[in-house]
Order: sequence, then structure tokens, then C-alpha cells
Amino acid sequence: MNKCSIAITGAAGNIAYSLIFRILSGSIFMPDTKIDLRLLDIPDAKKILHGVKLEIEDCAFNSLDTITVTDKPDVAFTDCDYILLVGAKPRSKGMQRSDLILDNAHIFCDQGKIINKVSKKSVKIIVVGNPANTNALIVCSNTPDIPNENISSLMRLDQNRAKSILSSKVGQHVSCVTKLVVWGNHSTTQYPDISHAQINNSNNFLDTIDEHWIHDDFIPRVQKRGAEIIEHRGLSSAASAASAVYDHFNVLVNGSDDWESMGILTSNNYSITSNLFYSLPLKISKNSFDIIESIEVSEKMRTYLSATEKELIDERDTVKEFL
Ligand code: NAX
Repeated sequence: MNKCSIAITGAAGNIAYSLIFRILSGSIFMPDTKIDLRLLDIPDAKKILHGVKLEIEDCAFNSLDTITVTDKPDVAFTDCDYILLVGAKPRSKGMQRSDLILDNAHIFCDQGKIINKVSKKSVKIIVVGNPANTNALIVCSNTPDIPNENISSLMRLDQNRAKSILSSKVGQHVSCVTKLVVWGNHSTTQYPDISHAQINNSNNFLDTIDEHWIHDDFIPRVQKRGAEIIEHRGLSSAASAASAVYDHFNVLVNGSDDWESMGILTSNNYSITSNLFYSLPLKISKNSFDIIESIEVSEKMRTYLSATEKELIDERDTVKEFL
């Protein structure tokens, strides 16, 4: 029997309520792998977390070995193989974005320090809690003993949204859409990049799509999809976010034939400022990734890349005391 320890923070929250069950019933790991699951939330969420535990037990998952619910990060993170940092404070009424960034910076700084002390040095960390890219930078800065490439931030929700919207436009199944990546920040400045996308392994479809649709419809729709969901549901995306975290996690463990988007630490790639968590196009094989370096950047595309880069630099300035 193989064992795998997975910690999920924000485990009493909305995303976790879908995510935990996807992971335990899914196929990321070999059938003989048993999961040692640690669920972390704040003390105020203790009762809810206990209810989540009871529901997990009621599923009688074959994949589950042990389950620990706790409000102590060191208990959750000790000797972990994977950590999914979902927990974060939501934006409350009248709160400025910069206040939210600072509030959450404390959480990710403290958790990073604890992870560095108690987790395996090979631990893989996926940052979901917003602002995900900048929180990933904070975690990375506070985990000096963990390789930078073990930390990534979630952009897969944006990538999935972009693929789905394009597939509807061209009238093809979403699985036919490949090489569609999203650059930059998980925010309204992100750049969903259709320029190298393929439908059924061909980019001929681009001849049938007009530029106005790309710039005035497709890109803003993907950028603002989160707000569109809130407008209809009255709640933020949780099931689709959980599904995207599952996809991201799966690709990290098992690799992917397609191009993928994840926030990773930049090192002057595509002339983007170093030391940001910026989503780049990646080829991911089991347990490692390579940046796809061959994409030609047009003037128009550079404008998009720079806008989202500037936002990430501003966020980094806001949290500089945590880096
Ligand atoms: P919820 O507010 O439902 O749940 C958040 C949970 O985190 C709560 O149970 C809360 O008690 C817990 N929490 C707060 N501080 C904590 C701490 N210090 N340690 C452990 N747990 C803590 O939010 P939910 O809808 O689950 O979203 C979670 C985060 O994901 C939010 O920051 C949200 O903005 C972010 N998202 C990121 C996405 C991405 O693509 N990167 C997409 C979906 C989502 O918007």
C-alpha cells in the first residue's frame, strides 16, 4: 500500500466542500494509494469541519486511510506530500482590495513558515486562496527549504473557462480545444491567449473568428467570468473552482499532453519581471514542468502581458514586508 498525505486549508469552506470529495473519489493516484487527509480551518469553523468529517466518513471511500481535522497548521502540515492552500479571508463589505491582500498575506506568511519547518522538503503546494498568485509568492518567500518549482498557483479555472467559451463559439466539444493558455494574474487583468489554440489539432478556426470577438467579447468574458457567476448564483464559483483544483492537482501528479497554465515563479521569461507568480504556458510531465518558450509575442499581446504584470508588481509592493 502506498500512502500519501494531503492537507487542505479552508476545509470548512465552499470550495473544499466539493474538492475533498472529488479528490477522494477521483483517480489522481493509483488505486492502491491510501490518503492520509488533514483538514485545517480556523477555530470558529470547528463545528462545521466536524460535520464535513462525518460526511466524508459516510462516503466510505476506499481511498481514505486516515482523516485529521484541526485548527493547528503544524498538525495539518507535518510530513505532508501535498498541501492545497484554499483557506483565506473573504472580502467583506466596504473592504479595499489592498486591505484584503494584507489580511491574507499574514495567513500565507505564517503558514509558509510552518510548512517550511514541518512538511517534507519535497512537498508540492497549490495556492488557491486569493490573491492566489501573490499569496503563492508569499509562501515561496517563506519556504526557503522547499524548491520554488514545488509551488504553483491556480489558473486552471481560468483556462477551463476560456476553453469552454471558445468551444461554444466554434461549436466543437471542449475536449477538441488544446493549447489555449492563460497568462498573468488570476484577476480581471489575466490574458486568455487564443493565438496558438487549436481545435482538433488545427488552428484553421482562427480564420473564421474576427478580432473584435476575441478582444471585445472572449477576453473580457473570461476575465470577468467570476463576477458573472456571482451575479447569477449570488455566491462565488465553488464547484467549478474545486474541479479546476482537481485538474491542476491531477496534472501535477500525472502530467498532461496539452499546454497548461499555472502561476509559477518568473525568472525573466518572456521579458516579464522576475520574482512574480505569473501564469505562463507550460508542458507538464510527471513531477516536473517546462516553460514553453517559443511563443511569439505580438505588440498587442505585449500590452496584455504588461498590464497583468503591472498588477502583480503592485500587489507585490503591497505585501513587501512579508517577502
Ligand atoms: P469560503 O469563504 O467559503 O471558505 C474559506 C475558508 O477558509 C473558510 O472556512 C475560512 O474559515 C477558512 N480560513 C480562513 N482563514 C483561514 C486560516 N488562516 N487557516 C485555515 N482556514 C482559514 O471561500 P471559498 O469559496 O472556499 O474560496 C476560498 C478561496 O479561494 C478564496 O480566497 C477565493 O477567493 C479563492 N478562489 C480562488 C480561485 C482561483 O482560481 N485561484 C477561484 C475560486 C476562488 O474564488
